[in-house]
Amino acid sequence: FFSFLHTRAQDEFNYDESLVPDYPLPDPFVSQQGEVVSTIKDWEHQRRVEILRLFEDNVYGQVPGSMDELSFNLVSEDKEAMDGNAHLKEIDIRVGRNGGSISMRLILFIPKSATKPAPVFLLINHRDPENIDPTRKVKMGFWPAEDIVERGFAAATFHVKDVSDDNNDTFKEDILQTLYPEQLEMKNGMRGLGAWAWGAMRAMDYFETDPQIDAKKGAVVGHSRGGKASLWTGAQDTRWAITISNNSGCGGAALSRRRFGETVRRINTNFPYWFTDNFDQYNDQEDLLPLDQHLLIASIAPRAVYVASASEDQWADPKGEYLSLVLGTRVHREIFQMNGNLPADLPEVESPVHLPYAGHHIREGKHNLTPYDWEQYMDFASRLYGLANE
Ligand code: GTR
Repeated sequence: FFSFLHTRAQDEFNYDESLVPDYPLPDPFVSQQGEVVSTIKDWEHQRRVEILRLFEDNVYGQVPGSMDELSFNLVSEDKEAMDGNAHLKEIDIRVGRNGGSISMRLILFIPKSATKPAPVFLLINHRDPENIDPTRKVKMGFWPAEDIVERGFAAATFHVKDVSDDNNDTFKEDILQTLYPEQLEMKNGMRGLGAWAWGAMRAMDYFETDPQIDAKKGAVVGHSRGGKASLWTGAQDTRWAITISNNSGCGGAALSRRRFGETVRRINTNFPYWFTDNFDQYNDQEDLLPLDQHLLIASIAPRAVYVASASEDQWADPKGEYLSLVLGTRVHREIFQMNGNLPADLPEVESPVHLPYAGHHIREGKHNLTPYDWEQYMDFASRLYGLANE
């Protein structure tokens, strides 16, 4: 009996749909005060603001914007990259505050075929830096930059270690200790995922200054932990036209209350440095959350949101990710009156659904970001932007 109790918290997880509990969800259209929200004005100025504050206080922590210095330094460029198909720029984004400063390296390939400013995909990379090799000696499916450029998009990326290392022992060393040390003292202070979102926002700061980039056509993409960060980015920062979550699972697109696959306790135990301290209160108490992840998706409205899963990635709960997309995009449909419906039931594997404001697919296979996923994201963006390359 005691060993059962012990393993329950540590190791048990559920993959059985019939054991998913009943879970009433917070209503996107009812404010914390119980007021009904039905207009764009009330959504934007009241309910969305309140929801973002709830995510800040309970899940991801604050994302401070204060800076004394923000500068962009082109450290290297190659106008004949990718066999002459791309213009490569490597930019150091330097941010200073209170006497300290940090630098984040942005890698950017711009298609040479572009006759006007190019739409851009930004990948938040948390994996091996080889995935984003600017020399292109190593080319990996995780960031198929040649394919992205070939379809007329700029391909941009940065590595999370420049802003906050993906490591419980060292995550404080970059922006947290150097720029925002006060955050470390707060129960709702910034931690790893918030820092990565902050990094994506600094990349957008740069795009807005580059005449070769159409910053109004920016898509932020992340896989898994990176997908949690990309949703947190797109929810707060309205400059992104498209927010893409690839297999983001628990703390990302998946509904926490389903407790399917990875749970709040599990993720807080294994990755305590990703979330703000207050998130621990919801270990085994998901029903006490004043939000669920559908509201994060709702905060992106009216901008487009794409959620993708993988058939063998049950740990990330593909069904919970999809339900969250369906429920969160009620705001697109019911507040912003956008056209088209998502199917009520989870779509079949490799049958992408692309609406003007939402996209979804389940790729066959394991937890990963692959060229198949990228193809779908590019199809979606091409259609949204009315590009000829679909
Ligand atoms: C898993 C973790 C997930 C997810 C993933 C990843 O082990 O449980 O929350 O973030 O790693 O980033 O690949």
